[in-house]
Amino acid sequence: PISLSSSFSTARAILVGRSIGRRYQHGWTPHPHFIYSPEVKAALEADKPVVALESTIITHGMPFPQNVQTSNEVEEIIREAGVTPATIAILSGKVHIGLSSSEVQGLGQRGKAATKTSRRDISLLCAQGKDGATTVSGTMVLAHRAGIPIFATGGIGGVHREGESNMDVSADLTELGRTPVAVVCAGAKSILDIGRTLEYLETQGVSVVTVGGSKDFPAFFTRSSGFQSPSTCQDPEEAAKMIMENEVMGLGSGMVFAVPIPQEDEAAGGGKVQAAIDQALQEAKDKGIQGSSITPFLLDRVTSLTKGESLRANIALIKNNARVGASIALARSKNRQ
Ligand code: PSU
Ligand code: MN
Repeated sequence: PISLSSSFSTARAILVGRSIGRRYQHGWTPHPHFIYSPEVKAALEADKPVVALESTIITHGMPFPQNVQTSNEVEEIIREAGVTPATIAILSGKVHIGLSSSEVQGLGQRGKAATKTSRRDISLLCAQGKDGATTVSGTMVLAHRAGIPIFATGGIGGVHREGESNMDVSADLTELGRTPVAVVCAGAKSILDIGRTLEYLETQGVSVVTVGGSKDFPAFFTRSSGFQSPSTCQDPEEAAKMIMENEVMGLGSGMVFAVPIPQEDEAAGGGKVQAAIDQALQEAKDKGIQGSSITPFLLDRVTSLTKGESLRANIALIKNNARVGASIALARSKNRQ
């Protein structure tokens, strides 16, 4: 006699087998409008694991030259794990999946002169032949269309402070609701309203998972935000299984895998960072800074008020997320064999 649970897993195995079979049968097809770096194209053609990376973090998230150096080091960490990094940006109106080191250097030097590119900006920049550095939302859109389901970064955008009246809710959150890409990050910075950010992610149907056993949702510079994650997983293997269920089910929504900053790097930041965030928030209010400039303004002020200490923590956690993202991508590949 067939038990209910075994018939469920048989049905699921058929479903998984079919969808993987279909993918293998047709192979990966490059997007006709995208330019893939040779390294990324080879990996996708061979069905090898790839991790997407954003470029706003380079132009608007860190100062030059640390931005370029961090980007190079993060890519190297991913390669050392046996995974291919794909940094995504728009250059002269073309979507690039995987950048050369001179392209990263160019973006890093331009900094905020490059357009911070969320979903709404993509078609416009392409039509006008301009350059754009993609945010979490912009990178998710393009990674998904390029065939890359896993993306590592520092922190996601969220509901801003007083978001309930100014309606400043990052496009990252709605993108997570509509695009099946898993974003590996260190949570959301306390420049944001983290409680409302978690509420909004639930509204959007986004799975939010803290990796490593802690129940706390991390707040970027600190391992805990004071809010609990709606769910947890032990390790990259379990995260990969969750991603595969999301794929098999065809839910079409994104996932957040929140990795707390390593203990030693949290200690380095200290209470100074929170004081700097509070001061930066007050300055933004006094100056009336709004819209897409507020996040870069706050990031800059926090970096300079802590005299680079927050930047060191920032860089450390991005590298850690890259390591975890690569492990998740590897585990997903193994499970698909
Ligand atoms: N948070 C950071 N570093 C960053 C960003 C956020 O700690 O670089 C960037 C990311 O690209 C993110 C974007 O997607 O800011 C969110 O901007 P906004 O709040 O305007 O949606
Ligand atoms: Mn905004």
